[in-house]
Amino acid sequence: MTRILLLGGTTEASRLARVLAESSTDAVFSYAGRTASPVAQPLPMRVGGFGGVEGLAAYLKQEEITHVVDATHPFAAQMSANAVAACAETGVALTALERAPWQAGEGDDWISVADMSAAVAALPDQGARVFLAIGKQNLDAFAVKPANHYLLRLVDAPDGALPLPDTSVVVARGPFDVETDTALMRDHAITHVVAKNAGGVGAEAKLTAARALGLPIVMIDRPHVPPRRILRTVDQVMAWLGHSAEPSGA
Ligand code: 3Y8
Ligand code: NAP
Repeated sequence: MTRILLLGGTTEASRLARVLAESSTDAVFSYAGRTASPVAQPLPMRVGGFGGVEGLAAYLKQEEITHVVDATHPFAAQMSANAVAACAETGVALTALERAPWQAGEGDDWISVADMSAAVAALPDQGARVFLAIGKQNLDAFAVKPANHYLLRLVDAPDGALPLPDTSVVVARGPFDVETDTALMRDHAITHVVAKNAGGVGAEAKLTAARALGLPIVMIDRPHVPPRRILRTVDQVMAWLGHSAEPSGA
């Protein structure tokens, strides 16, 4: 009897949730609880951490999960590593549903960096107007360069002082569109964009906008995740789950 744990938080996870709900597959959608009111899903939802590898393994056993689909964001490396370990320990089948990294194309001006601290080092020491399109969890790293102006885009309004003295804040949940991102970057006279190589379409608009405006992007490479099966589309996942999914176009 198939029972799926879908580790969510991305556009692809939401697409898969719809297909699983339409096919009346027994599945649970899991959020970390990072945001105040995550988008509702057409599956039973659970919110919050499992309690490390041990907690996840216990959850898999007690909920009699037969398959885990890790559709978390490529930067959710801890969750992905825990899923690899817990599934190995319990023998539960695991696949990632993960979009390919973005590649620089014609007209792109990327400064590729390995991690957050290298992204900070790549910025000017002062006078830049930086669109920090990386959420809120890593803002502290940029406090060593306070003499730039930072445009922050956050899912929830900041609930306290920000670690940067000179900021503008936009509260918005993606997916984003090119027109909005182009206007946003122009209105704020942005000179640099900092982005995680998330891949996918939900966060891609800022790349297109930066290209159109001729702006450099400091592009942060994905963190390491232990090897596991990676599928790229919802249909591939449905086939892997043993369903002959109707072509959902998802
Ligand atoms: C809580 C669920 C869907 C999923 C939508 C995708 C697209 C919009 C683009 C920018 C980049 C960023 C951020 C981003 C995007 C999608 C996807 C994606 C980037 C929600 C969501 C949760 C989160 C967590 C949040 C992080 C933050 C990162 C904002 C919901 C909206 C910057 C990643 O306040 C916080 O603590 C936010 C934390 C992790 C990264 C960070 O370090 O701050 N995502 N994002 C999930 C959970 O609790 O399990 O609230 O509805 C989901 C989505 N965010 O269903 O359509 O598929 O990637 N999310 C990045 O790419 O750099 C915004 O602004 O251009
Ligand atoms: P992370 O650093 O990899 O994970 C930290 C801890 O958060 C995990 O060990 C786990 O806690 C818990 N966790 C993470 N994702 C979870 C999920 N889907 N369900 C239940 N618990 C989860 O994770 P993150 O980068 O903070 O990402 C958190 C969520 O935001 C994920 O759903 C991810 O898909 C989404 N998201 C992240 C980014 C990003 O830039 N990082 C972007 C878009 C969306 P325990 O160890 O206690 O189990």
